[in-house]
Amino acid sequence: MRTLLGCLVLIFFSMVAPASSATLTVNWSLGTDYTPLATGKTFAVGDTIVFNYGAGHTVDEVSENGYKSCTLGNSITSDSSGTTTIALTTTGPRYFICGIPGHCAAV
Ligand SMILES: [Cu+2]
Repeated sequence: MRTLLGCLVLIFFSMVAPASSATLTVNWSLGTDYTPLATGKTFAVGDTIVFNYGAGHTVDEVSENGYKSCTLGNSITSDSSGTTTIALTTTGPRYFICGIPGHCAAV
């Protein structure tokens, strides 16, 4: 029996500058601790987040409730291309989880 960290992450960002164009690359995989990303990072409108991952994962944007409960199937968007680019066009929290059954819940 192994203990796995699921691949899910909370992205919260607030606009602190009029505009930015930073790109943050995220290694999206089981066993990654996303706490620093979720709690210690400030994003600005205009920034871009790029999720990189291998086969067998997806990046799903979900609601806050979907994130908290790891609910699959109600995703706002879903991508499994291996490179998911998220443009931050508005302020406010964004929630992303992996849509593969068991990955989000594996936390
Ligand atoms: Cu996954």
